[in-house]
Amino acid sequence: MLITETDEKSRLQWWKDAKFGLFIHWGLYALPAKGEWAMYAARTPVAEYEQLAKQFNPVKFSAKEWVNLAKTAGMKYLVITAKHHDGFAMFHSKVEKFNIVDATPFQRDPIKELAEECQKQGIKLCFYYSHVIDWHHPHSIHEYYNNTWDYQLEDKAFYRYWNQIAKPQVKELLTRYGPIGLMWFDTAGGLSKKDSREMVDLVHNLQPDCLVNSRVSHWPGMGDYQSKGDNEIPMYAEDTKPWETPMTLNKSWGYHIQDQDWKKPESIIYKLVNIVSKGGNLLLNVGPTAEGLIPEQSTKRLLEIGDWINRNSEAIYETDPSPFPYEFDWGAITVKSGKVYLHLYHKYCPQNELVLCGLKCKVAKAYFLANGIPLETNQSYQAEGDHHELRILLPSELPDQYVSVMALELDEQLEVDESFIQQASGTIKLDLVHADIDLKKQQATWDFKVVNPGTFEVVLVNFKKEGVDWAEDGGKKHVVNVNGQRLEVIPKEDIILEESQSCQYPYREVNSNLGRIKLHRDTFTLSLISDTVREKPQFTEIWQAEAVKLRAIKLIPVI
Ligand code: FHN
Repeated sequence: MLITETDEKSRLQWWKDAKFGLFIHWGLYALPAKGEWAMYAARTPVAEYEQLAKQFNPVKFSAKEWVNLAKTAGMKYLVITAKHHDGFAMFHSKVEKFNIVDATPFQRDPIKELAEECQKQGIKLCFYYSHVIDWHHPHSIHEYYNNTWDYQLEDKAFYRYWNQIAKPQVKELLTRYGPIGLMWFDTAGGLSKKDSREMVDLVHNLQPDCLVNSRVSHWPGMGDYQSKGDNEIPMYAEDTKPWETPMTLNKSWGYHIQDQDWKKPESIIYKLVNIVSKGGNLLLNVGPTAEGLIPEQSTKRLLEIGDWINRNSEAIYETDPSPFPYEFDWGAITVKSGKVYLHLYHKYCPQNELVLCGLKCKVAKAYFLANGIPLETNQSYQAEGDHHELRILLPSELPDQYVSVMALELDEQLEVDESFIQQASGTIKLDLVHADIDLKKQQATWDFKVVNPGTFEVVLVNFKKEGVDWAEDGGKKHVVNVNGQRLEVIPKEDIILEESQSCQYPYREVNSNLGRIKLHRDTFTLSLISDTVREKPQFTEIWQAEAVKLRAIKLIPVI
């Protein structure tokens, strides 16, 4: 089927407007309760794993309650694991008996029940399908993660799996459950370009409007939108394609009884806002129990988020990303025609006054969505340095919980200074994604403007993966050159942030002080040479394998 560019835009529109979806990892693995990789981790033989099906009887499952929870949380679509890597179909498959209707005492088809409820409650139903990894089937072959304890790799005939299971089951999913919003494929390592294309075409031929995520293939450019790595939040405008971050509420996808490391509701709201402000979607995961219940800790968080979204929905759904090329210290921005929304993170927001630099158009009115009370504003322009400032007086108490959203109604067309300028705190943030990269020299270069001169601490921002040895992967020589000043440093882990706007498990944000520089009022070029300088990622690195990811340079004024 040929999909034109115009078709593509309108096919994607519902999803781009939706911003927020529910991911559900549910399967037999809820019984051992150690996450969805339990079978692989314990090298459980197929015959033994199949016994789990006989005990799987999730009688407390209620499609109505799950869909209602998603809806109350403000989610517009739901992606459920129709089959995960363990090969167990959570729907009534006719091509494989290892499925929830034929192999369990439950005998119900939860996918059918969810399809009916989603229709009723107006949520788009979508499927996760592990199309390459299948530890149950003797012939599935992945680049790395195969069941080699029951089967010999050399005996595997991939197309027997592909033609008898993967394609027929995808066909079942797309022909039996009504219109499907999207197919969320995963872990395509080793799948050829031709087979990837075949899977994309199969979906589009059966349901032309059904979207396909980029994880259908490791070959770049496939799929309708970009799935980021697990829990990965890109920097501003890193992706040219529409994108989505799949995110956990604790550290696990499938139900894991020992993982009680739950993210705070405020952190989840910060992440949601941050993602939407950069033009992405958040797909937030729950891992229901073997009884069919969504864990209480997850439900509690979803309800809190829903409550917040309810008050601030106009600043989330159907919005456009921030026009500024950097993150703000105090929160994030989304926009809509004639309006700019400032999402103030209570934890980081200044007191008394918020100053936004670089907004060129006139603001007619400012108020918080939570109470609508007009706020006093003052806009100014300094010709020297071509600097625009909007000052907004803040009430002594912010009106919402965790994040208060301020609407700015514009008198004119939205126009901003898109260069790297100083934020009100005096900080200048240079994101790697916006640098000019010279890979041969391992050099990143930025131009930026200084309006308030002085001495600046040059701070390197990296995301470091859990368990990584800094000395080995981050602590190599870095050279910074700016306005005739040179810093040559082996960075240290000076600050490891507890909470970061874009960084989360399995990474931590590390800030390293590289030294001080002096800058007068002018425009400058800064270059950084480091072996961690990379090009923009070309396609998703789903495992987020890099030990240390260089993200930005910050110039922080020394008071
Ligand atoms: O291996 C899977 C994992 O179990 C989980 O489903 C996540 C969700 O994005 N995807 C894979 C790893 O990236």
